[in-house]
Amino acid sequence: MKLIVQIPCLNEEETLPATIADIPREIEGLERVEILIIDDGSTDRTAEVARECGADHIVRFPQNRGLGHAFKAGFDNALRLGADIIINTDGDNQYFGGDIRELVKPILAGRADLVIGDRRTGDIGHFSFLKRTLQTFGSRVISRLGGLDIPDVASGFRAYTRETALKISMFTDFDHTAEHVVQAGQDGWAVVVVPIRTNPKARESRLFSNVGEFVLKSGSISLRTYARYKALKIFAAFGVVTFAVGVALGLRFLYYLLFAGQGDLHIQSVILSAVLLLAGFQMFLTGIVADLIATNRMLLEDSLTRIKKIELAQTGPAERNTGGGRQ
Ligand SMILES: Nc1nc2c(ncn2[C@@H]2O[C@H](COP(=O)(O)OP(=O)(O)O)[C@@H](O)[C@H]2O)c(=O)[nH]1
Ligand SMILES: [Mg+2]
Repeated sequence: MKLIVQIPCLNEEETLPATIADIPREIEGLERVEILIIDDGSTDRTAEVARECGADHIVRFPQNRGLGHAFKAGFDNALRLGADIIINTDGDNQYFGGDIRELVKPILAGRADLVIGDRRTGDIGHFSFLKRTLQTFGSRVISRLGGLDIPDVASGFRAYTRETALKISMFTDFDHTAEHVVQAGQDGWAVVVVPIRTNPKARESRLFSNVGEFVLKSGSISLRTYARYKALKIFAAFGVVTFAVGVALGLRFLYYLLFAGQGDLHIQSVILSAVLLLAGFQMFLTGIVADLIATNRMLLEDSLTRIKKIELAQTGPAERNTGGGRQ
């Protein structure tokens, strides 16, 4: 079994040495542990530092493309390099590397497709009260969209099996953590949460400048992911409510017309009622179309997974150690 620890990096020359030094290179149950750095157009010495510190593979983008792209490139390369397990961690040495041992255990025991490291955000001293509360509350809401209960959805310290990495599809070029949790729940992957430790804070987050931005972006990514699976449910719900208001207004008009003889005083209600009935019906139809598109997406995803498998089987695992060169 081979584990590849991937680290997407944007200007991490200062913290990368400690991050790499913390990663255990021998883990019970695994033959190899390798480190893959994805340098996303860093303008500092990230790639050189990674090479000096003994990273096994380095992928470099000539310019910054965003964490989502880096993550995806990491998965593609790790799969090509024959990874059986892929762990993602941050280049800012945020997560305690030794806990990689804990992340792989549920996978080695055959109990998990995805293992999420729980930072126990409620207890992290340098998180503000607002951030702690929102992290806890947000995690509950977002994971419920996948029918799961994950205490730390935003944790970037995770282990994926090879099969999961092959199946995953990513549309966000930003933060993938919430997207994968919703997807995991909807697709029925076995998700296991293990408590992990964090190191003292090295710097501010590069992904989010404030808590509000974090909530907005993660919320929107989660809802969009949920909509990929449950479009009919969402549109039908809006459609039924709109249609029901239209029916109620129509009945109200009929009441005035038939029992009070005031039909001509309520023409506006009839117009509004007709608009709402039409809009509600249209929403329902849109839901059906979206549902058909979602079915196609599922078929496409399945084909893509199979194509990736065929591709990887043809090329075979690339054992090539670039020694830190560009792949
Ligand atoms: N590839 C890539 N990685 C990024 C980018 N921004 C941040 N990162 C990396 O993503 C990881 C998480 O970023 P970080 O600032 O620690 O975010 P936080 O942990 O959510 O506070 C780190 O390893 C960063 O180097 C980016 O634009 N592209
Ligand atoms: Mg971090």
